[in-house]
Amino acid sequence: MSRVVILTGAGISAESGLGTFRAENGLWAQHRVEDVATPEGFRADPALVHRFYNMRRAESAGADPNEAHRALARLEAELDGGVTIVTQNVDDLHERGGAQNIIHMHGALAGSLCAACDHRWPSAFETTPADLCPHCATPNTRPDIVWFGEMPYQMDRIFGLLQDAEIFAAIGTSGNVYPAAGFAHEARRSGAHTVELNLEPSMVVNDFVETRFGPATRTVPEWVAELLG
Ligand code: BV8
Repeated sequence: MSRVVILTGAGISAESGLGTFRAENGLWAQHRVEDVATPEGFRADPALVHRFYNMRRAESAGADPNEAHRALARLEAELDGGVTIVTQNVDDLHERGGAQNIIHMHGALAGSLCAACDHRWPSAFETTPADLCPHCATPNTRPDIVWFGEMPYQMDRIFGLLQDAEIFAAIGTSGNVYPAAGFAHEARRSGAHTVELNLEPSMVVNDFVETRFGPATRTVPEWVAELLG
């Protein structure tokens, strides 16, 4: 049970220099989603997909957590009643910013998964289709990332958190991708106060009773300071 449940998206890592998905020069402008973020794309060209995530891993390693990540870690450490961060991001900036109670609903660059036996292990910095699974020793290594058409992780736990939350906040997400985009509606239905902190209104801005627009490195520390009042 957490008093505050926070959904984050690529926008919280934007000021750390990591590309978002839907900006003009964003990740989906450079690569077709179908080619690099679907099981079909992986089957068709595993080397391309490994290269895409090797590039994301290198970018993530070269980035630093920003004031928004650090403010959420402060909130988690100091607020009575608990905070859970549900992130759509696959980078580790929340961890490196000091947060601990994190659910990576779309997986993480830090993990590898065997497409043959479901074994999971810490990912090498660079992976290739030839990498053998440490468990079944077959060359079926893939990133432990949730692609389009795949079930996000820990959904039952997330829906339980949404039902019990007093406050639900979404930070830096465009509200394009489900089921994450439906969380605000779910939380509000269960009586939570819903707040969107984003650069601009998201696709689901009407699901929020409160909105705060601006860069996350300004809006998130301000919001956290008020909550910790
Ligand atoms: C599933 C990992 C079912 C990969 C990702 C038709 C209608 C409704 C749904 C669907 C449909 N057709 C298909 C679907 C389902 C599909 C979906 O929603 N498609 C969309 C495109 C319509 N969803 C799925 O497939 C999901 N699975 O439904 O499974 C199922 C059921 C049973 C059994 C099996 C399966 C799985 C989706 C997960 C895909 N993986 N990520 C990777 O990272 O490479 S998605 C990826 O894009 C992210 O994880 C995130 O979820 C999503 C959106 O990204 P955002 O984080 O929001 O980033 P974006 O760039 O879009 O926005 C950034 C925002 O930040 C902007 O608003 C911007 O203004 C703001 N911003 C920018 N700078 C700043 C800022 N804010 C503050 N400060 C700043 N400085």
